[in-house]
Amino acid sequence: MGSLIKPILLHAHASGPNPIKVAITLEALHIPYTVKQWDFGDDKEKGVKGAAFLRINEIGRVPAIEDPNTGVVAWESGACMNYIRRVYDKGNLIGPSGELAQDLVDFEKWEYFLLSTLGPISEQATWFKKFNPQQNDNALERYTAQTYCCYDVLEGQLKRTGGESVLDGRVSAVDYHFEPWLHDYLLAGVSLEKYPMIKKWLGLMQTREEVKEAYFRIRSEKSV
Ligand SMILES: N[C@@H](CCC(=O)N[C@@H](CS)C(=O)NCC(=O)O)C(=O)O
Repeated sequence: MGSLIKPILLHAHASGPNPIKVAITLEALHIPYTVKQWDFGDDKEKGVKGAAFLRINEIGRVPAIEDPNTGVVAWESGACMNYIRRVYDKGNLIGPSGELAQDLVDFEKWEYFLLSTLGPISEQATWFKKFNPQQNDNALERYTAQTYCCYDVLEGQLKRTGGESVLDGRVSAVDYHFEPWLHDYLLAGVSLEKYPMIKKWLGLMQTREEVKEAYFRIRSEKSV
C-alpha cells in the first residue's frame, strides 16, 4: 500500500504525547510520512505559536497533518487519527473490532475518555508537578487525585480484557491514544504501583514495532 501513497506531513514536537499517537497510527498502517519538528513558543518561522504554524493550526498546537494525496489538513490528534483511519484503514486493522452499535460506542467512549478526561487531567497534574512557576498544592492534589481516578477506570477495563488491549480482542487505535499518556506517567508525579494491569498493558505496547518506530521517528528526527 505504502509505495503508491505520497508521504503525509506530520507536524510534531520531539516531546509531548499527542504527535506520537498519530505517528503510531501511521506506522501501524504502513503509511509513509515525514516529520516536521516545531519548537514550543512564538518564533515566527519555527514556533507552534508563530505565524508560519498558525496558518496550519490556529490554536498553535501539534500534532497537525497535511495529506498531499487528498489535500486534507487536520489538527487535534483525535481528528488526525480518525481521518487516517477513514481514508487509509480500508481493511479495518485498527478500528472497532465489530460492526454492532455497541462495538462502535465502545470504541468511541474509550477514545473520548482519553481525549476529554485522562489526557487533559494528567496534563494538568504534570503542569502543577513540574512546570507551574508557583507551588500550588491544592491544584496538584486535585489533579493527582483525578489522574488516579482515571487510572482506576482504565485498570478496571484492562482487568476485563486481560491487559492485552484496552478494547477486548485486539490492539486498536484506542491503545494508540492511551499509550503515550501512560508512557509519560512519571512526569505527572504518579505511580503505577497499584495498577498491575496498566503496567502489563504498557509493557506489551512498548514491545510493538509500530510503537517503537514511532518513538524513534518523533524523538530523533530533525526538522524536514
Ligand atoms: N487536544 C490536542 C492537544 C494538543 C497539544 O496540547 N499539543 C501539545 C504537544 S503534546 C502542544 O502543542 N503544546 C504546545 C503549546 O501548547 O504551546 C490534541 O489532542 O491534539
